[in-house]
Amino acid sequence: MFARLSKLLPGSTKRRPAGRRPVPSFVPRLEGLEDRYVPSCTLSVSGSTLTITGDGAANTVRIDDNGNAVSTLSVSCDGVQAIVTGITTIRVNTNGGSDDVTYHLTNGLQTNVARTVDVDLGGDDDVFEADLEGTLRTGSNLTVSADGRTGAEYMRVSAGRPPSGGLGFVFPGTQVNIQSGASLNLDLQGGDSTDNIGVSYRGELDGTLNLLADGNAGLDTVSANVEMLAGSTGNVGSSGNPATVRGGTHDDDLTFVVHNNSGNSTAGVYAHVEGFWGHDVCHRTSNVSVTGCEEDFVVA
Ligand SMILES: [Ca+2]
Ligand SMILES: [Ca+2]
Repeated sequence: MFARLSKLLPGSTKRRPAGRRPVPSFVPRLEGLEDRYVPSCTLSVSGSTLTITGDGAANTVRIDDNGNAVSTLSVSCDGVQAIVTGITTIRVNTNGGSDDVTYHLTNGLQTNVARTVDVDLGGDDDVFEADLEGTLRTGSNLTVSADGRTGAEYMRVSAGRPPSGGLGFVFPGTQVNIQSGASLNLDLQGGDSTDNIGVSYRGELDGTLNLLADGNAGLDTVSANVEMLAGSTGNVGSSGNPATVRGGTHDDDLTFVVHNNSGNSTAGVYAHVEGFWGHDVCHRTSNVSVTGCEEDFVVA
């Protein structure tokens, strides 16, 4: 199955044997199912963009990315597997149903490589996890955005250590370094309903970590925990665009902790927690500014 599907995908490593007609599109098929079988999950490639589309029922998507300039992605969707090469942008639309999407960067990004992962979780209660390993090398950029839309979402981004309560993989003692001129850009939107969003970063930060984690409407729990290791010279956020944990409307539980262990005066922390409407309870380190929190706790 694995080898056969990879032949059907544009941009795959396997070339179509000469003399055969082109396969018009990627149509996963399973042995023994009747002809009217409709795939629950489809993959399509246009240029350097891979689009993974689920259906109205629960879909399980997993993407493993080797982070090379000519990417090799190992994609699994509802048990259908494929290898896709030459991708810089990954779009996932899982539509309705309780979907589960995991993006796994296995070995950082090579120098000057850009990668965009854009996930639309559709309606219902969904899970999104990004597990990042390795180094974002000089000039590389990784952008991960996820929109929960309606339903209660569980979102985790783990870079260097697991967020508290994370369901994802645990890489004890690891770190994700972001080299000079490189950036990690995270935009997580919980959407309506009660969402649980957690972000964790640990590493030598010589580039930039940009973050927006927003619970939107509903009673949300949003947390970000950042540790800049010794020698870091880069920035969390920027003066014009601070890294932000936001509750949105209703009563929220917000945490934004930044431990700057760089030992370096050039490392910058531009971080903000924003309760917005409702009765919000916030925990933050003193280097994180605050607005709209009815209960504000400064922690070590
Ligand atoms: Ca779905
Ligand atoms: Ca929400």
